[in-house]
Amino acid sequence: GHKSVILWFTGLSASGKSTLCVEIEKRLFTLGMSTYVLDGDNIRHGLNKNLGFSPEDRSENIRRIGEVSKLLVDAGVITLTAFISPYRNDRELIRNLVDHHEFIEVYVKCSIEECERRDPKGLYKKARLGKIKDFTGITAPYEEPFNPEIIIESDKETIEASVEKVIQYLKVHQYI
Ligand code: GGZ
Repeated sequence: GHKSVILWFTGLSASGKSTLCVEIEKRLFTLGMSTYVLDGDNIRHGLNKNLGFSPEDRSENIRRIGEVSKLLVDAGVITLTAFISPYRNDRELIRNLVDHHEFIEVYVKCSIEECERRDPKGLYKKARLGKIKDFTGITAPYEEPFNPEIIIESDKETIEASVEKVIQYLKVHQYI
C-alpha cells in the first residue's frame, strides 16, 4: 500500500514540470501505485477553460486545482500537479487545505535564460515581442518557494536523477 499525497510541482514555463511528472508517474506505475497527473492539458482546456493569466485568474486556477487534488487524495491517489503556480500565497493555501503530510512542494528550479533557450512552444519569443502580456518571468512575477520539500535543478541535473530524487524522498518518508 501507499499513502496518498499531492506532489505539487512549481516553476517557470519550460522548466520541465510536466515532463518530470509524467516520468515520475511511470515509475510509480511500475511500483503498482494509483496515480494521476493534473496539467494544463487536462485542466486549462476543461474545468478551467474560462480562466486566463491575470493574477486573479491564476489564483482561481490554482485554487480549483487544489480542490480537485484534495478530492483525488481522499480517493487514495498519488496526485502530481504541473502548474507554474507563481504566487507563494496560492501555494500555501493548498498546503493548508490538506493534512500537513499530504502536500509535498517540488520546486523545479531552472534559470530564466535556460527556459528561454528551450522555449519549446515559442512563447518566450512571443512574450519578448509583446505578443503575450503578463508572461511569467518576463512581464509577470514568479515567487520562488522559501522552503520547498524538494528542489529539482532541471538545468543542472538529468531527468533520471531528478526522478530518482523524488522517488527516494517518497521512500524515505514512507509514502511508498
Ligand atoms: C505563463 C502562459 C501564459 C502566460 C500561456 N504566462 O509552457 P506551457 O505554456 O505549456 O506552460 C505555460 C502554461 C501556464 O499555465 P499554468 O496553469 O501552469 O499557469 S498558472 O499556474 O500561472 O496559472 C504556458 C502557457 O500556459 N501560457 N500564457 N501569460 N504561461
